[in-house]
Amino acid sequence: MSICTQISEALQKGKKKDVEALVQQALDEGLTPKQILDDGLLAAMDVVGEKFKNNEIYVPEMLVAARAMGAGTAILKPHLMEAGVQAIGKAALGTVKGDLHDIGKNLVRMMFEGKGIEVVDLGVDVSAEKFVEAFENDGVTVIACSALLTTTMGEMKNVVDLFTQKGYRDKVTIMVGGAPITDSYCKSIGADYYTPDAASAADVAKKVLIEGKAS
Ligand code: B1M
Repeated sequence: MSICTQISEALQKGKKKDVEALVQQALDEGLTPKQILDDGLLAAMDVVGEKFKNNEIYVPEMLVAARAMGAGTAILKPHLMEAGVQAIGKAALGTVKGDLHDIGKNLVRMMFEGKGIEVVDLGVDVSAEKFVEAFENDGVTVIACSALLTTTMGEMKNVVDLFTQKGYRDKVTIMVGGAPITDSYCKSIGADYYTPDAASAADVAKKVLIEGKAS
């Protein structure tokens, strides 16, 4: 069995210590952090999600899997950072109001920081008002919203609308992502960029901070 399959199986069972040891072993064996993330950790979360959908597991099992995922990504974190990165700008990041999923958001944070973007992490269950306050008080110019539920993705439109109402819309770049989000949804709510994963979100944010947003 490949090491990524072993990581995936340990994660699906919520075996945090095994996940930590196997991720370290995979790094020692020369696998890239991206391989470990994609083929081990993220692959496992897909299986967990599928089993939950089919009522084969329930919320407690998802929670222990999430904890094991956090432990695995913590080991990968230093390896996902680019060496000697310079600070290039500031972003506010959060999972939108009503939504408590934070694994994808935390990955986005890791990738942003790896590109030299300072992150004001607003956490989960973040209202549109909190995103606006981060702009007013912390000087962020990128607003990054994550949503995992079809019932909460609508909150992203509230974020865009509140920035517009306050007259700040042209001063920020609003990025959206998360499993139910698509490019057409992004366009329909008037956000600036949709990206399907954390790494491409960081690439886009870096480009925007260096070159400005495409008009
Ligand atoms: Co939840 N959950 N959950 N859950 N959960 C999903 C999302 C679900 C798809 C499972 C399923 O039914 N198959 C389903 C949503 C269905 C829907 O709306 N269509 C679901 C549900 C229903 C629920 C509850 C309602 C269950 C209940 O209570 N009955 C409940 C809601 C709680 C709430 O938020 N109010 C709930 C609770 C939970 C737990 C707390 C138990 C736990 C979360 C723990 C945590 O986050 N700390 C949990 C988990 C673990 C999942 C699954 C299994 C895994 C999510 C995950 O972390 N994936 C998930 C099924 C699945 O996704 N396969 C599921 C890994 C993560 C890295 O992926 O966050 O998508 P993701 O991030 C990706 C991309 O989306 C992207 O980058 C990452 C990859 O690089 N991305 C961005 C994310 N944000 C981005 C922002 C960007 C750009 C890219 O730019 C700004």
